[in-house]
Amino acid sequence: MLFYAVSAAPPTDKDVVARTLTVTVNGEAREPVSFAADTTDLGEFGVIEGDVVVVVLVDTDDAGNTSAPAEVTFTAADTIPPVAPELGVTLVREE
Ligand SMILES: [Ca+2]
Repeated sequence: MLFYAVSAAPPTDKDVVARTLTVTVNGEAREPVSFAADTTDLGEFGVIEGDVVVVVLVDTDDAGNTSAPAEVTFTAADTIPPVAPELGVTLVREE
């Protein structure tokens, strides 16, 4: 399982009252999650390597208007290398 963190800049407009994040995996939308307008840390989600992921964030203002969607699309891939191994080299004798 690969976990991704989602963040967003604060809304530009002062009348934004909510933001809604939708994660779609391989064409299937997960349950949208709503946040307060000033939320910039939008949490984490997990997917499997090779999944095609679309992350969409929409802001809503106090009149009910919705922004154009901010969208990021990618294929999940493990790009995190292993931690370097611990290596010990010790002087053992003199000849
Ligand atoms: Ca407005």
